[in-house]
Amino acid sequence: MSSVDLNARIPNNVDLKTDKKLQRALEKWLPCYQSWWGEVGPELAADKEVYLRTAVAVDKDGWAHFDYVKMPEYRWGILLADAVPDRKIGFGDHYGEPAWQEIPGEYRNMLRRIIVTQADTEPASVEQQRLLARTAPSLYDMRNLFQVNVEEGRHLWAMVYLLHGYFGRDGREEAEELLERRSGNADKPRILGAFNAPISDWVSFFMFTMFTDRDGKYQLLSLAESGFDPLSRTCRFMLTEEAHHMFVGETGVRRMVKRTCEVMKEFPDADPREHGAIDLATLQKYVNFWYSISLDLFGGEVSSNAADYFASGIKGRYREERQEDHLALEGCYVVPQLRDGKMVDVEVPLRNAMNEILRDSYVDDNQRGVDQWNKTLTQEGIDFKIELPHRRFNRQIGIYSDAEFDPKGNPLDAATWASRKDEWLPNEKDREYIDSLMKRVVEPGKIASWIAPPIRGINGNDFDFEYVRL
Ligand code: BYC
Ligand code: FE
Ligand code: FE
Repeated sequence: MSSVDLNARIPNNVDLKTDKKLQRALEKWLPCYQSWWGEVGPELAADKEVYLRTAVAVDKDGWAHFDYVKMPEYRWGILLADAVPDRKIGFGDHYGEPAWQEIPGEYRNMLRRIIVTQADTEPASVEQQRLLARTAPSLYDMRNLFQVNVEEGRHLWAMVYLLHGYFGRDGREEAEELLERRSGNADKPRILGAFNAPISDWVSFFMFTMFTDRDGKYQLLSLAESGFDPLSRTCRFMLTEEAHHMFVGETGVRRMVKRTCEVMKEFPDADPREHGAIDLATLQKYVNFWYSISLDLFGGEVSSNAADYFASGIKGRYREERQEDHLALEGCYVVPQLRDGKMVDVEVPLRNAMNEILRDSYVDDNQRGVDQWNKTLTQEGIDFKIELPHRRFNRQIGIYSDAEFDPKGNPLDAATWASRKDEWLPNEKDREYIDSLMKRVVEPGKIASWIAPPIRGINGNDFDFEYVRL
């Protein structure tokens, strides 16, 4: 088991003190990171103590330490999962060769691009969530927001370590630019679409942590397969933290569903909005929006980039070890495409379909979560099912982006889409209503009208624990 140097200025298990040049470079980046955090990180709580977990080791049990910390003093560390001895590349043209400890020259640009893209999402999400503490529905939720924020900050550190450690000067430049782009900024936006969408209310926050953080899970899983071993080890440890982010989203939505059911049972003839709850139709629209924008994050269905990443051993499939054929040179993947108004099956060489194959696993995983929400609806005796819209619905990236589709995946003409999209996606009135609910509740044990309390609190504490000392 590697040991973590917790007293270093930058806590790490990569023996930073023996590489003075890298250590200096990262220590120079540290104040830039801190001022970025101060400028666009979570508002409101800089001087408040928050009950947070900090990664202090990389073994499965006992990797996290819980205590009160002020967020600017959080110990953002560089932690890589332990090396697998004699690890071999598990797929692509280099299948069976020893994993790389340094970057192969011919793949340098590709790798840098993928690491920068991954890195860019982490600070983006912190920026997107910046103002949410203002309207937290409970102290418990406020704490979870901050937990997610500090860990996304750590994920940025994880990627910046790779950029500084393995890419020299251009890596350092990329690391600087990561602190210069801004979510939603027209001149210097974040790289991927979903990371420029505002998250100005908590319904969006829960949908984002359910659907968008889950893209993170699948991208990290496929990068954990990478032949570039430091990237693989970094991603493996990031996945440990990711589980809680998706837990926040999945249970957050489930708690909203539960609250709505309670109100519907108490006032069967009223609109839940009259009693400060979120009607299920509106929740469904937020699902439609955040799910579809997150599907875009997997890239095009047919992608030569994805084929190159796979061929070169940079980015594999989800759980590559479960596959029988690790070369993927034979066989096809069928992707339905719109031709003259009809869906037609088109065969795509397997390597070019890697984005779609990963998206398949992601879709299934989301369905499992949605089934949990529907279980709550059944338990509460409410006759409604939340559904994931079809993957063709509302897409901005890929082969379905130049046509319109309804939530069942049927093609639509532009006029029908324009006249009906307000039924499927949050419209101005829906957003106004959601905004009107966003009021801060911070008394320990109290909660806003539109969401049920969690079944249990964090780290064995109760819901009414003082998670943030305001
Ligand atoms: N928005 O061949 P294509 C997370 C671009 S989330 C804008 O179809 P490719 C987190 C693409 O760059 C996980 N542009 O796609 C979650 C390309 O541009 P060029 C983040 C997009 O390259 C919550 C063009 O379209 N990690 O960690 O196969 C909170 C055609 O590209 C988008 C990663 O993404 C988009 N949605 O795949 C915090 C992993 N999609 O070449 C954190 C690293 C595509 O024409 N990234 N484009 O200029 C990748 O593996 C790939 O870059 C992608 C795209 C899967 C994203
Ligand atoms: Fe992350
Ligand atoms: Fe995350």
